[in-house]
Amino acid sequence: MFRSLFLTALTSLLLLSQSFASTPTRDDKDKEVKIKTSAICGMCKARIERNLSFEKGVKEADLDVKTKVVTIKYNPAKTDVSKLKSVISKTGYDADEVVADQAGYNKLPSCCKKGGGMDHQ
Ligand SMILES: [Cu+2]
Repeated sequence: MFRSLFLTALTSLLLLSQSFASTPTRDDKDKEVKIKTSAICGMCKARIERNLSFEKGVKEADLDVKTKVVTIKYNPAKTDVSKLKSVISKTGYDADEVVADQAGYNKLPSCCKKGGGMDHQ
C-alpha cells in the first residue's frame, strides 16, 4: 500500500521533470550581438546606447569604450543586425563593415570624431 503510493509519486515526478526538459526552445527569444564601433569616449557610448535604445526591438545596449564593442540584446522578430548597424552608422560611427554615415558623423562634436585613419588612437 505504502510502496505503491511511493511508486506513483516517483513516476509522476519523473514525468513532470521530463516534460520540463522537453520544453522546446522558443524562436522569439532575445538574441545578442556584438558590434565593433568607432566610439572614443563616454559621450560616444551614451550617444550610441541611447540611439540604439530608441530602435524597435532593442532590449539592452551596452558599449565598452575600451574595446569599442557594443553588446546589444534584441528581439529578432522586431529587428535585425543590419538595422542595428545602420542605427550606429546614422549616429556617426562605424559598425563592423558598415561605415559611419557622413551626415551623422558631421553632427558629432570634434572630440568624438575618429582620426583620419582607421583605428586611429
Ligand atoms: Cu566621444
